[in-house]
Amino acid sequence: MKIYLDGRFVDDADAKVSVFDHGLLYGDGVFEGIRLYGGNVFRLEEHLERFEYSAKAILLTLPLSRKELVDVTCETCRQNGLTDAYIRLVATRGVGDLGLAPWLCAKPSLFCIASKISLYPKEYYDNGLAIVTVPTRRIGPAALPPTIKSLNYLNNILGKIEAKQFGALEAIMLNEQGYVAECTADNVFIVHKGEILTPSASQGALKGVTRSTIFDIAQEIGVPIREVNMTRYDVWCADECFLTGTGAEVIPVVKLDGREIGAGKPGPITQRVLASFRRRVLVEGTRL
Ligand code: PXG
Repeated sequence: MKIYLDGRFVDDADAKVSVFDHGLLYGDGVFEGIRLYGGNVFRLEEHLERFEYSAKAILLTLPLSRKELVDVTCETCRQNGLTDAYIRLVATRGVGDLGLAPWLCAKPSLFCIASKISLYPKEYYDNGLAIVTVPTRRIGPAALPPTIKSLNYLNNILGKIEAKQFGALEAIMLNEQGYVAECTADNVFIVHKGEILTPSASQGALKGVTRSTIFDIAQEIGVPIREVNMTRYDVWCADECFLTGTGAEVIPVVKLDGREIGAGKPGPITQRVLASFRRRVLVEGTRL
């Protein structure tokens, strides 16, 4: 496997970063998870825009321009002969002495991995997921804005561990006020009285690229969509629920905390959204 690392393509065995890289020492860096579908990098420009904003928010100057980022992303896929893949673009603060100060790091490091991703098994797309609400709250925007896709994922990882302890593959995380923020690696949507509803970024949701695709799909299929402050009550009383993410795509949810949602099976609007999403991934974005 060829990895792009700071200006060169190297074998995965040689793709190494230093133990003094602040991305490793302090989680000081940003990343993107992107998908390649049938030779099409899905919404690459949108991912790169978020990557640039994440970097800007932590005052990290990316070493590559937008055009160079596009080239690196596509070339990493081409070098590995991939047409379907999961792409991980990472920028770290780079190598520096011990100590938090980012100005101790001479230059950022940027690498790109294109590989396979293990999706949820097909049965969950057909029958829906049972998820739980975990006690770990989503970190607040005043502490670390969840809109930054940073290398600090411990908050989400603690949520993921709790989900597993409760026997679920994914979990709803509430914000500090008790409103639904998002899942550990996915955004949350419900359908209620013919409308699609989702928490806003200010409630602790990452501005997901898949999430923004759902807004376009809603328009296409003529279903109203809006951002709301969402409580667990809203999920309990929803007609349908689904999650979105680059890894998960669009996945129906049929149970929360042991309670059935709606009819307890993937709902009709969720199925229309999923069908539209599957059409779009092959055409929206950048051809290799
Ligand atoms: N919330 C969080 C916290 C995420 O990490 C999403 C929402 C969905 O955003 P997108 O842009 O993907 O629609 C994410 C995305 C992984 C993996 O390796 C995680 C994500 C994406 C791809 C892979 O587990 N998280």
